[in-house]
Amino acid sequence: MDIARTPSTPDGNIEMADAAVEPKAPPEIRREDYTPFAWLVPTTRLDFALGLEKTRVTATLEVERNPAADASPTIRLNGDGLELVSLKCDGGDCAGHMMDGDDLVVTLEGDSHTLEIVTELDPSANSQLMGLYASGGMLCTQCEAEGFRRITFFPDRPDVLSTYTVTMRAPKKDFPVLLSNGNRVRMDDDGELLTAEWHDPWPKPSYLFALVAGDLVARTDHFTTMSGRVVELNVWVRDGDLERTEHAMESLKRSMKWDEETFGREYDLDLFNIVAVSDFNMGAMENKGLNVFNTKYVLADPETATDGDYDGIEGVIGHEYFHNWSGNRITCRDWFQLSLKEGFTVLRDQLFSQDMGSAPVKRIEDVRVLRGAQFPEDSGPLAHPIRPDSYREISNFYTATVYNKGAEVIRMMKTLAGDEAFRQGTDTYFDRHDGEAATCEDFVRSIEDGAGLDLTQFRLWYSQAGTPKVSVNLTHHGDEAILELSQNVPDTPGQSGKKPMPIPLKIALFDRDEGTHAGEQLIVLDKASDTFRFPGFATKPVLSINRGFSAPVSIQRDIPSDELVFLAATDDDPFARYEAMQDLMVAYLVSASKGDLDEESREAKQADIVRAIGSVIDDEAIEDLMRGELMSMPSQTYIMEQIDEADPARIFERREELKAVIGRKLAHGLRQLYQRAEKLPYSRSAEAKGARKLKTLVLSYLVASDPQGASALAAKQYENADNMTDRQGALMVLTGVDGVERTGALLDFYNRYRGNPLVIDKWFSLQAMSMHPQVIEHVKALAEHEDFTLKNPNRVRSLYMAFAANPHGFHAESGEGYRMIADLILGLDPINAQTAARFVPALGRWRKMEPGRSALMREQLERIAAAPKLSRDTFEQVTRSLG
Ligand code: B3K
Ligand code: ZN
Repeated sequence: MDIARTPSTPDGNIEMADAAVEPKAPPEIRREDYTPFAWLVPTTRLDFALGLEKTRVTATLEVERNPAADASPTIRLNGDGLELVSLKCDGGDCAGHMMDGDDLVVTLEGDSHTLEIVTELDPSANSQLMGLYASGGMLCTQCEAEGFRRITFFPDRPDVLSTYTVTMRAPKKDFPVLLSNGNRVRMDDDGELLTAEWHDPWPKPSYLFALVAGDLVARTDHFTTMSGRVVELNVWVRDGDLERTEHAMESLKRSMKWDEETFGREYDLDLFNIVAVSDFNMGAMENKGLNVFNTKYVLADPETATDGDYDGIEGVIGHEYFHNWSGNRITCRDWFQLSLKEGFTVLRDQLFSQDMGSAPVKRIEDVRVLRGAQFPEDSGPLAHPIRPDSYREISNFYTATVYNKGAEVIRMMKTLAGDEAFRQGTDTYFDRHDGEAATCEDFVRSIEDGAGLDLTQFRLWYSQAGTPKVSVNLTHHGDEAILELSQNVPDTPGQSGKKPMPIPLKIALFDRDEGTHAGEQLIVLDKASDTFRFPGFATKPVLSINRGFSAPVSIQRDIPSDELVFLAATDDDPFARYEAMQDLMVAYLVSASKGDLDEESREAKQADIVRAIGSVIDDEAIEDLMRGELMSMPSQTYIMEQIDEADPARIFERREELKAVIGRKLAHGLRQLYQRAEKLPYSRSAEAKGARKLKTLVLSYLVASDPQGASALAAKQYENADNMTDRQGALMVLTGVDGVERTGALLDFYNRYRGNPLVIDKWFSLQAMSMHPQVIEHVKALAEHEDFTLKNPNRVRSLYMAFAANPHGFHAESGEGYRMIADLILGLDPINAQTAARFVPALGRWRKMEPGRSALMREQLERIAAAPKLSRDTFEQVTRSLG
């Protein structure tokens, strides 16, 4: 299907492309242009005659004029590459109809009508994986955001809610299982042909429609809701994968219970189905009653899934389940409101995972993701507010900003309100807007009313992009500690001269000698600058600020190393303790990479870091999972973000050197830690997970100082491993070192897991992430490997996302890494535009790099922009990135 098309406006009115825009530019859709749709669609009947190569869809829509909208003589039904087979109005000919680009516009005179639309599709040819597509012999759908229009002509916008009844007919031998949203109301089997009818009693927008047809088996279980209803739960997979679904099912049951206890939300159907598919553009999709998942977020056993995989599954299962209320029962009025469901649901899944495991470690992981993915977005050419003002292709706005910063913004509301009042706020939201397509403004007003807050100024967090910088200066006079704070919200594309935002900061002032503080306080910086005075301090205290990462800001302060060492050893807020360790290392690596330090101060600062890590190793009160966080080095990407005109090679050198110093100076303590960790048998307890995390972390330090010795230890860990965390960790260390152990382990890993695509993905990733000097040649060879294909997004990401995130390979001085990613984008764009466009931001960081690399990156962006035919997705990302 051709994805270049004439666009429609969000209000559904006909509007041709703006004449001022060059011909190939798709138009900009603007939030301020929203108008309600002129028609309601109370019921939708869909009849599918299913086949892999030919599927016929008959859609019967009851339509009525929307009394809340301006009357229109026509109804616009969105299509995308569809062929209209037939159209009937009230059983006969329509008064008139025309194609406007890909959309079907039908003239309707009266107040209510029945439209019958027949389309025909070839799911096997749908490589975009949007709409109805074939994956490994089964059929499945992905409709968010605008995939339903690739199935039938429909007002494909989230504010048109309809009640769906779906009939599926398919050959039984190929498709013995037929699923759709809601409840199954009928099943006929004539021996050859299977007919199933499904009815979903909850009105929903088209993006939540789903069907699955295939040869699948299920793990079945039950959950009894808080009002005593028994819900049947199924996790559907291919035969042979059933044994790897237990964790997914347990995660689902835990999610259902948690949402009842924490947000008072009960499930609302008698059936909940999850289906795992191996070709999927993202993690999973929250279709009503029929969640479709990437196999990566369903299948796990200790032999094939790491601890990170297990956590990911729990988080994503929770996320999609929580959408049943935050997304499905209350959906979005238009796609500009995406953070209404995504930001809130990410917060809900984060809180869930915090409650299921170690809360401080989860918080640290979430902040790491925010800083690693969202901060760069906010400081680059693709910066946008959590509620964007315009887009050309909405798929490009499923971003870390909308999701993760969106979650942080709602988390700040929770911090400001307190837990109880926040719950009153969310109750108000769910009660007030149940069954509606709502806006971010509706959410904020509900929290204001329910929690009793004034969020007038806080709303700026929805409209202003950019990570605020908060400058901190603490002084001491008489018996007073004086804290001067100021904020600056940087200019971003299309936005300058921003207003001060309310920034909630949790702080504590430590008595240096006692190592204690008189209690955490919440202060709110809501002006450009402000001064806070704290009496009762005979000497200058040590400031712990933004504890728990209470605000998604960047703290700028000159803090002496010894105060960071103090906080790293003493702070009772685990996040602040982690932060002090990170600050200590970041400060050193930034100045060392810029060449600002002479030999002597370099050594002195390295010694501070070694001492701080040494005390973390020795501190018996710390749990190992947390110890692993405290000992982790900041990523190279994060360090690069702190430097203008960054030179990745220099940062890499300094970082490796620091690792080697730590490995050498602390070799004894690290080896002891390893030996202790090694003794713990495999289990999924926090203690055993912590031990596994430490083993690989220790190896990564030791390998920097003693490649030979550490390789032998890693090879032993690889061979003796009885779980994927240990085996993958060891292989990761080995792939960075040239030697026989590397070749042997890689070969063994491939042969051992040959039939398991998710594990073979790891094999591709590990090599692409490697610090090996020949990583570029390795990635080129892997792209030619018989198991590599551009058709499977997991495989593409496993090789190229890993490579684009590998500063060592991607930023090779020759520019070869940039060329490889540009080649990939151009090759993938016609096959899977959504996935191709996701690679553009890596090249979009060109302004941050030193002049040589900056020019090479830009050159590749220009090469992509010059391609004769680009998808709307890639076109938008490339033009915005060029600025
Ligand atoms: N809502 C889906 C994301 C759909 C992305 C479409 N490009 C999954 C999620 O966030 O839960
Ligand atoms: Zn989501």
